Amino acid sequence: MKKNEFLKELKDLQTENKDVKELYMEVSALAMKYLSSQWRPYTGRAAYYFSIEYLMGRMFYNNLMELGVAEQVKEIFAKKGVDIHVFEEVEDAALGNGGLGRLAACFLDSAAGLSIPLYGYGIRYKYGLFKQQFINGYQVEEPDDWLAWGDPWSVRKERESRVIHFADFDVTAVPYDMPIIGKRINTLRLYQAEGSDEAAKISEYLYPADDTEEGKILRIRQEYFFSAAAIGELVDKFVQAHGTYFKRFPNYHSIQLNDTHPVMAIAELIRILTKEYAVGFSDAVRIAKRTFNYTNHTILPEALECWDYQLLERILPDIAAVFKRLQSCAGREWKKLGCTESESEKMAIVQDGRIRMANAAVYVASTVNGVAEIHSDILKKEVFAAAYRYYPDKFQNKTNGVTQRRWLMLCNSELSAMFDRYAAGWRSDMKKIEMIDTSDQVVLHEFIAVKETKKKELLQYIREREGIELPKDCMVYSQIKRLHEYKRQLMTAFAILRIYFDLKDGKLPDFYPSVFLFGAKAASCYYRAKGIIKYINEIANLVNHDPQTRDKLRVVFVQNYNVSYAEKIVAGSNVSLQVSTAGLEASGTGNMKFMMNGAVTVGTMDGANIEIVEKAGRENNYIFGATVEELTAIRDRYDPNVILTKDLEARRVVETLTDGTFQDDGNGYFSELYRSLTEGAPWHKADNYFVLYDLPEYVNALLKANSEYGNKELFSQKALYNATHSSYFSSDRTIAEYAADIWKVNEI
Ligand code: 26V
Repeated sequence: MKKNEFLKELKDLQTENKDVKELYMEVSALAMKYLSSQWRPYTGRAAYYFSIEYLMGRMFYNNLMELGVAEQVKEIFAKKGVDIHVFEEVEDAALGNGGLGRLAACFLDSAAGLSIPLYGYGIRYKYGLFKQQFINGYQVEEPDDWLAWGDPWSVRKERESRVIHFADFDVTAVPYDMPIIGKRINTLRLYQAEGSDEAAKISEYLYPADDTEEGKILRIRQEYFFSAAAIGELVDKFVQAHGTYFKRFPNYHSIQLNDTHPVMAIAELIRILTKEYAVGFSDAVRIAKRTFNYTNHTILPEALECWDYQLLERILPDIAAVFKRLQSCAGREWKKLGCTESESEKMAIVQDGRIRMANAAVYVASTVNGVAEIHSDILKKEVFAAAYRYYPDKFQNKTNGVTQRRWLMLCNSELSAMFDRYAAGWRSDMKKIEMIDTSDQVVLHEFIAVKETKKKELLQYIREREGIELPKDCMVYSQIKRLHEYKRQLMTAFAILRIYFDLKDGKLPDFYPSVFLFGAKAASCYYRAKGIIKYINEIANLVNHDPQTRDKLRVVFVQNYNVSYAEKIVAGSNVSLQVSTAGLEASGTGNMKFMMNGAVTVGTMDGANIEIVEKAGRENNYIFGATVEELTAIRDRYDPNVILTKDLEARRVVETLTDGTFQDDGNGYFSELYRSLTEGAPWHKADNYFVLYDLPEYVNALLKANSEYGNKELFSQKALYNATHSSYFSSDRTIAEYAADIWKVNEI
């Protein structure tokens, strides 16, 4: 189908008496027809991305944009009396929790845009990340029935189904293919589990709680299910095309393991080669070593996966056996290399009855990478120090990026149009925006106007979604990310309270009216994260209703934060809050989205924040807080109670957790948070994320940004400088690096 045929069919489309869903299905189906002629099978060398999460967001507008028909579709619909915005009702495809899943989506977009053959593999969950609501300030979760909207962007490939064997039952993996549109069309293949009720459970929920044995088994099944389906397919296709000379398998395949969740793929490849094709074990390992690459996304110990050997053996005996043999094989290699006992222990794959997935990945992978410079350094110096000593050449850094197509062109057409005026050609070569003179008054005032427009849209959106009216002229600070203690939303809550008390005490006469926006979902079993949400909602309730402060300070925790909400927030905010404890945020990618849209960062020297201020200037951002080195130096002797005795203002805010200022209805959330800061818990020391340590500097940084905002030109120049120096954080740059340094695949 040609473009004009597509547009003609669209013009002929009957829209009367059709609801949004029907229109959505029909237009999407038409677009799929249009793109199908360009969506061809590919048999050359390619890279494969294995990920248990893909946070694609809303596909409709993005796909029309990528097909180059967005404007025409908008006009054709307008003539029919249909506002293109009606499709905002369509729910996001939220098959992911946060950064790791959204990164996978950005990477696929960039590879297609750069014409790099990159194929995604994952799970087609029936229910995505839960929908969130607040009732009386508490998070309430509901299943995300995203398929109720239909799935017009996928094609079921029943004939390519494959059977996956577990010791107790078989499962059919049915592929659903989604086009990833750019200069070339790649494919995201998501497998759905079918066959029996038990089988179907495997692809029912994203991240089912794994704190019970049953939960753990289900999680193992999920990991093996999609890894085995993908590996089975790649091996079969290879055999069909090239025969069984498997030494050539890595010539055609470079597989990127997105964290450890797909590490079962390593064992499955070795299992197939040795059991089904009689390849010797060490040859199979050699082939695997040339095929796989591993990206680590977190150094938090609780997120480094370990599986109980006996549990795995019960449901996947052959896979468990492969891990065991891999351990012997590695053990011999380490002896030869002269590793000490303690080094071998640190690198061990199977030890004390547990399989350490990250160690398996590091041993087998050709390359191991972190996702920002500081993170890659920590991997080398700490998490995988022993492996780094013996295999230094494996280790690389690939600083994350985000796709400017969704995170700038789609969500901020106004700023994109401005860039068109001052940096022609930037859409294909983003570096060009660096040439924009941010001190030029005409440019600056256009930028100020764009920010005002986007903020107005954001406030309007919040009014519709949350029913909250916010002051028109305000500065917007936003913290949007998964809820986790290390990300320190609680520290922002304390900072807001400090500002609130100071405003009431008349200590901040020149404070520019400000809105603090939060967006976050708390994992359903994460007690403290839920307590923090309730606490912030209580603060919002107090602050927003206080006649003494309500014109100056507002707090909103938006409900059901997701990719589509993020698109509005990053475009309309002035300040991006990136305040994790130094050393703990692997990279962050929200920080990059805000930067691209012309927000300044108030943040710590952590993750990609460090590279952001390297590119955009420390003087154009508000950096505060302890560095990794500082924290290492004080860690052993840090006692937050010393701060609480000396700093009365800190004490005043922290005590709101227990002094009755706020109510958690006897649920114990707030007192438990208080104890986590002052006493610690059996598994951690008091205030192990250094909230009280960094709080005073944080408040100062927020206030400094606030006072500079009063000088619109000064502040906006800083913000614009950030936007025009963000091209390094395009995932096009990241993907070009993966393609050149890891996958060795070229543009085709
Ligand atoms: C997941 C969970 C899930 C349940 C609660 C505890 C917990 C703790 C950590 C994680 C991390 C999962 C991995 C992840 O999403 N990492 C993020 O990856 C992004 C893309 O590389 C990166 O920008 C973020 O800094 C990193 O946190």
